[in-house]
Amino acid sequence: MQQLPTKSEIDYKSEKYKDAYSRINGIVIEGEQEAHENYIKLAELLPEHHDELIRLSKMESRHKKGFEACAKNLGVTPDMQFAKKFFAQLDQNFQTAATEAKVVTCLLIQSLIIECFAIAAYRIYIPVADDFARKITEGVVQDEYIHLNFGEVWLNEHFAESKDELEAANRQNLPVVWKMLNEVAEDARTLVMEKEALVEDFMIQYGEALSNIGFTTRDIMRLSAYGLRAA
Ligand code: PL3
Ligand code: FE2
Ligand code: FE2
Repeated sequence: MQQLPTKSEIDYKSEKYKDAYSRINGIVIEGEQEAHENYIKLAELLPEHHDELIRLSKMESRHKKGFEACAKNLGVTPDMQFAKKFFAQLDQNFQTAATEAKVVTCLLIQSLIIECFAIAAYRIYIPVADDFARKITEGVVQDEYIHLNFGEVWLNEHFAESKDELEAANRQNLPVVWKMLNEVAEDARTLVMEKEALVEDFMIQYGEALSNIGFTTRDIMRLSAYGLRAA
């Protein structure tokens, strides 16, 4: 296996780094923007948690601004067209679920899958980020745990009646995540983030989340690897 460069060897100003960064940073900005919109939608679907969800949605806008500043700092223009395509399938699944008022599916997509994906990516990025982006990302990742926790707590409290819908939503959406990971793998590697590390960290976060919600170890093994082999 090819050795990855250590942090002091990364040339943040190289054309190759900046080119990969334009797509990865675009993805992150789009992800934060969609998360912002998704929490507003969830606030409508869960009126008893309206104010809390609006608070979460505002945190997502701040994250977006932070990552926009990271691009500016490196002199990079985020590739938003690429980013929109990257999220299209997952976004479509969220929108369809929201239209059908399927709160459980919406929470699985946003608060579990997307937040776990973000936490894994940000945790792997922090040690290899430039100093400016590292400080921003460290602040952001703390918030993402709060977002993940919202989903865990709600789904835990409604576990019995949500279980079947969670299984179905997992089946529908987890293979999409593996596909997305494959699409960023090469650019992530240019940023010195390994796909294997991303997959591993995602599985740990997602598995822990499923456990906190109430799934057994046996269920978690089955659910969290769903569709992985095809990826
Ligand atoms: C929800 O709060 C945020 C959703 C963002 C999704 C992020 C996906 C990350 C893909 C791979 C990223 C590398 C991270 C690098 C940061 C510039
Ligand atoms: Fe966020
Ligand atoms: Fe978030």
